[in-house]
Amino acid sequence: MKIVYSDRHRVHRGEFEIYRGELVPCFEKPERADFVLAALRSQRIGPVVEPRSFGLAPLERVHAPRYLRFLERAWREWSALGQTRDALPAVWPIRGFRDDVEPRNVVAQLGLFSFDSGTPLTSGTWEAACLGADIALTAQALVHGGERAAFALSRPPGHHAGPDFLGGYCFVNNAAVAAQAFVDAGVARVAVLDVDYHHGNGTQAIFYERADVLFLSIHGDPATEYPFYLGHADETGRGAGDGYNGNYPLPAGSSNERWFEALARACARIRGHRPGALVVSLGVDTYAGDPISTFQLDAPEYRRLGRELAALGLPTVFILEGGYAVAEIGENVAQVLAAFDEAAGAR
Ligand code: OKP
Ligand code: ZN
Repeated sequence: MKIVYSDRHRVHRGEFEIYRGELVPCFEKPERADFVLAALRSQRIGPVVEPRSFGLAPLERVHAPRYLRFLERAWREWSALGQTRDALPAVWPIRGFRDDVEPRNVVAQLGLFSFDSGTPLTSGTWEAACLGADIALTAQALVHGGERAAFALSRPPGHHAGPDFLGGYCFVNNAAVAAQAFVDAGVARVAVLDVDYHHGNGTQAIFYERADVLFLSIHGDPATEYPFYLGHADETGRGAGDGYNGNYPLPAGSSNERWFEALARACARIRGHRPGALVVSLGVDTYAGDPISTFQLDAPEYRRLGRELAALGLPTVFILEGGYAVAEIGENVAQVLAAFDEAAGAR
C-alpha cells in the first residue's frame, strides 16, 4: 500500500512533558517516524508519496474554529510573554468555571483548550499538526480514489484531540479528519477502529452524537490507564449517535487472547454497520516492550491484526497514533501493514 509521508513533521519537537510532578523528556519524538519509515522501506512496503495541501476547511469540519485559531496563534502569543521553552498549560476551567468566555491571556487559553500537561506546544506545532491532517487527507483521497488501503505516516498523533481541545500529544485529530472526508465525499457510513493502547477520547467526542461514523476503541481500562476520564464500556453514544460508539476497555496487563476477543467483537460490529470505508487509528503502544503501556502484543500478533483487518474487506486508511518503544515501533507497524497487504492480495 502507499505510504503518505513528509519529513516536515520534524518541526514539532517537544522537549519536556510533566509526568508525575517532574519534567521528563517527551516520549513522542520525531525519531518515531524515522524508525517507521525505515522499517517500511526495508520490508518493501510502499511507495512513499508526499502529501497534498487541503487547507483548513477539512479541519473545521471536526474542530471548532475558535480552537483552530488558538492553535494557529498560541506559539506567537506564548513567545510574546518572553517564554523560550515549550508552552505547557498549568490551569484549567473544570466544573463550575466558565468555558464560554475566551480569556485574553494565552496561559488561560492553553488551559481552556487542553486536558493535560503532557502535551507541549512548540514553535512548529501548528505547522506539523496541519501537515498531519494533510497526510491523513492524502491517504483518504488515495483510498477514495480506488486504492484498497493507504498508510498516513504522521506525527504528532491525533486521537486524543477533541472538537476543541488538545492533549495526549495530540492537536488535530487526523483520524476524525479522514473519516469526515469520507462522509463529505458521499460515503454514507464510515467506521473508525482505534487499536492504540489509550482510549481515543477525542475521536469519540467528535462523533458521539452521530450515527454515520461508528467509533470503536480497544484500550487499557480508564479506571487505571490514561486518559482516565473516558473510555468505559457504558459509553454507547448519545441522541442520533446512540448505539454508534463502542468501547472495549481491558484491564492493564491483559493477555493477547483477551485483546483478540475484543478485536473479534469490534470487527463484528463493523460488519454490522456495513461501512463504505474504515479508518484505523493504528497505535502500536500495545507492544509488549512499550515503556508507558501494559499489553503484550508482539510481531505475530501484529501480523494477525493486519490479517483480521484485511478480512473486513473494506477500503482502509491506516493512521499512525502512539507507540513509544521507539526502536521497535517501525517493525510493529510494518508487520500490520505487510500482513494486511498479503491478505488483501497486494503482495
Ligand atoms: C498518546 B497516545 C506517560 C504518561 C501518559 C500521556 C500518554 C499519551 C498517549 N509518561 N502521558 O494515545 O499514544
Ligand atoms: Zn497511545
